[in-house]
Amino acid sequence: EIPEVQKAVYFEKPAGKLIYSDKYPIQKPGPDEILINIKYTGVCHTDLHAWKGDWPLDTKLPLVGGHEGAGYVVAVGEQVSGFSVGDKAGVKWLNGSCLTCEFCEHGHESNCADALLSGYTVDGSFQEYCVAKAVHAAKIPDGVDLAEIAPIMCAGITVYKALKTSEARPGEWVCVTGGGGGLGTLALQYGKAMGFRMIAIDTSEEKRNLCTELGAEAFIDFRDYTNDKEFEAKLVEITKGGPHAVINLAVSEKSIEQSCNYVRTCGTVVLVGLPANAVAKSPVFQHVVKSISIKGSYVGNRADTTEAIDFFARGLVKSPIKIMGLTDLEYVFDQMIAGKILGRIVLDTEK
Ligand code: 8ID
Ligand code: ZN
Repeated sequence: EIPEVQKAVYFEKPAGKLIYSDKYPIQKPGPDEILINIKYTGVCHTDLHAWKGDWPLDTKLPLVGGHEGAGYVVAVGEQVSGFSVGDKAGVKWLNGSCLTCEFCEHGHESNCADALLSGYTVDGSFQEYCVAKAVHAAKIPDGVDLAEIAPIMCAGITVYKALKTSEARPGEWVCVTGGGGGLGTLALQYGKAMGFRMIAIDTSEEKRNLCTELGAEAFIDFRDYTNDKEFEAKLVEITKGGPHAVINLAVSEKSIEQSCNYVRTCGTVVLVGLPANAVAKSPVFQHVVKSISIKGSYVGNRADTTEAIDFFARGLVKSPIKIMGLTDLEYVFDQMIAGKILGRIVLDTEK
């Protein structure tokens, strides 16, 4: 029995009040959609950007945010194949794409101009029942914990894809900026599992301990350095020439600029974090003479999703989560703004 109304958190205008309701209407799935009873949802920094209105792309309003949902299928549209009622399923940032444009054809589904974005252009997972296009919804295998797999739906897929995009090879150094955050703590583990030597940049002793526990061979607290040159020299020293790749997850424009300086000759800077109004600055002479690459990486396609989930299901990656309730979202955003979250916070949609 699917109820008519449910618990949800939403806002009516950018940076407006976060409204908790237990009477939010439940959407009916269309013919190509499934309805998922979300049990747990991660809170990604993207949800904070969406609420603040940080990016040059408008959200739907009013908006139920969230795009790291995990739960059970409770209804399927008549054209749906691949999902049945009772299956475990996940809601991802990429809720749907056209599947017919040149980008979708080549598996660049996240780059589709008509993509539907969960918790941004369509209502997302900060509610008990969420609609997703069946072709893009994630298949969640048996034997995994729904709260723990929730962050894989965005953070896991995204960092796994970004590590592939870096084209680093086993044994090479990969630096993760924002290593102690939601994406960072997963990036360190995926990277280690893929055979890379991981180095993390973030701040605080708790994050240092967590990053080290998760496989970082070195941790640099960026707050220990007031001088950019010394900071960059430290990275070059530890890695004997600079990391072969840098995955930029920190919500910091400056951190991107620094990475273009300390990346190894012929190395790759991957842009993932999306600080508001940021520009990636790289001095052209050095960029050319060192022949570095700067690449953007945006979530992942369906194959990346399957692979990222497989790493998790095999126990190669653990989710460093803390569980709270939907009613705590405002508190979670405050903690995120203050940079105080270790790993990921996951919300129980019944609370
Ligand atoms: O597909 C994509 N490209 C994608 C997918 C998902 C998320 C992009 N994102 C973006 C988010 O929108 C956000 O901009 O990645 C960024 C990181 O998301 P997150 O991991 O969910 O954020 P977090 O948990 O708040 O972690 C950020 C970490 O960065 C550290 C903070 O201390 C925190 O641990 N940090 C900051 I802020 N400035 C730093 C700096 N200068 C820094 N670490 C190192 N150096
Ligand atoms: Zn996300």
